[in-house]
Amino acid sequence: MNESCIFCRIVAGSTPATIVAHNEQALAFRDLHPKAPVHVLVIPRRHVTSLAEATDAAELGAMMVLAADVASAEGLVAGGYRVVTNIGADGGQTVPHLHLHVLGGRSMAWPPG
Ligand code: DGP
Repeated sequence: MNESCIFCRIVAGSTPATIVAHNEQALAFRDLHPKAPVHVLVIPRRHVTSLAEATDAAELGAMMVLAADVASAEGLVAGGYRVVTNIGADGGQTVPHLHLHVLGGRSMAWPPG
């Protein structure tokens, strides 16, 4: 728990969020500023700054499984969807707590900007 981290505060329940799914190691909640009809963030319960600092394969696996569970529950499997994580300044990361973006409900462009 990092008191100054907004996503840690969501895990702790002290900052509200629309939680859509969870498992032992990860939590999924709706993005405050959605970039697609479905935009859910999947985070580890522990504070990990980004993928660059991640070392726990089980934790990363739990996040990926939860992302797929969310996509399925949100009805995205037939149409397809995107899972992405931003790392550091050039990656466009604004919140320094590892998160997967699960985006769907519209066609995605490639490459991303
Ligand atoms: P990134 O730019 O990859 O670090 O994505 C951070 C995302 O987090 C961005 O899409 C907006 C979202 N976000 C930031 N603050 C909050 C918050 O307090 N609650 C929720 N639900 N989402 C947030």
